[in-house]
Amino acid sequence: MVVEVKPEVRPKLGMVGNVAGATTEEIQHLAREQLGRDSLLGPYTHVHVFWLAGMSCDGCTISVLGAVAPRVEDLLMGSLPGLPQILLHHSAVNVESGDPFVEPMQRALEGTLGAPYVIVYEGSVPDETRAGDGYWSAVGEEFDERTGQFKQVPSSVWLKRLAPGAAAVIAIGTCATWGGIPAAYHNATGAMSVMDFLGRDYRSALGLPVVNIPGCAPVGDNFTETVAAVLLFLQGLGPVPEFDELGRPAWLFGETVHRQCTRAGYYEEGVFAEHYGDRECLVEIGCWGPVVNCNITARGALNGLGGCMNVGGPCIGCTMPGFPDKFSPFYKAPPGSTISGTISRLNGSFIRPLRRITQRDRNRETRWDRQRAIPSGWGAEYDVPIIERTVEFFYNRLRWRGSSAKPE
Ligand code: FSX
Repeated sequence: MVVEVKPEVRPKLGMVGNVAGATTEEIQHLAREQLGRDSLLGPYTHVHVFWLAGMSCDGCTISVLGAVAPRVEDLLMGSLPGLPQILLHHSAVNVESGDPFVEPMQRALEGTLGAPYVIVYEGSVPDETRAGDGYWSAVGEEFDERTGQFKQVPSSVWLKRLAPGAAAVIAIGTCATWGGIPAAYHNATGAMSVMDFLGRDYRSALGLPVVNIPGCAPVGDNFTETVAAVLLFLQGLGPVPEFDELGRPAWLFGETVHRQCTRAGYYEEGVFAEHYGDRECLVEIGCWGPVVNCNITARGALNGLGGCMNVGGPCIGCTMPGFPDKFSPFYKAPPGSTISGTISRLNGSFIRPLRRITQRDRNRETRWDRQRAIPSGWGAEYDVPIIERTVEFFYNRLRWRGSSAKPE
């Protein structure tokens, strides 16, 4: 049964349960005034951020809430020098709901916001034409003249409306940057990335194409750091942040997982993990790190800690445009690793014994060598095979060659 509701008689429910009695924006304004933290270094005291959610698991939100460099709290309080305060409109964080939540987006469309705004989009953009009378993901409601009912507004509609006037559109997480899991083979929603949805000609009001910060879930610090860089640019205090050909912050995604991996040394010596929990290189149990652009091995997942390979998880390529289909099935050695692994094993079988000899020598004090004895409480015996002593003799001759300094 269709119940007709006139727009003007619709009850205002948006502040129900909001014990603060104010919107998050009002609370943030108050905090800024009371703390006297207006940025004196740029033209903007504050910038609105509209966080829209498409097809996602909310993991991006959770990651960002845990960021430490910089922290979300500092961005929201405007306490970082030069940066404007961020007025965040986020359905999982704000205290208001319903119409009061949607109202700032309307102001942005009308041009009465009084400050620039940035769109952050989490999750992939579904094809709402496939949703029939329903919707895949939406924010707020609008009166539909056609049906005489209020109808949910798809977040993709908000994205389309708000993107042209935004200072920047930032796609966070692999779902938003490349489509991700919701766009995998056989999906029903026709999900796609934000940049595919907005098209190749899209540019923000500042002239930026979509900024992409991938990861499923992304490293929270990668996001907050990029936002800070974009805001510094907006304030006229920083250069245009450098992005790569896929719209990723170039300084964060320029290296592969493997190059920064704590296990890369094992690969170089041709030693591979056979079981989960082994400490060696994970390539042969399904790690794609040598070809994946991601900084999680260097930065960790949260506050410098964790991160897939650091805690024993093979890289499944979650930051890459081909994820997940081109990295499936997960936890199976990539075919290319047969060639590189064999070469690495051959190299390692030669290099490892030589390094062991050098290492054993460096593990002895020169005094022990002179006395040919180890006066140690640990009971180690001085036992250097003649072959090792010979190798070391020539190695040390080479080491000192060309140097004016000499051993005694
Ligand atoms: Fe996607 Fe965000 Fe993967 Fe989740 O919400 S990037 S499903 S871990 O985190 O959009």
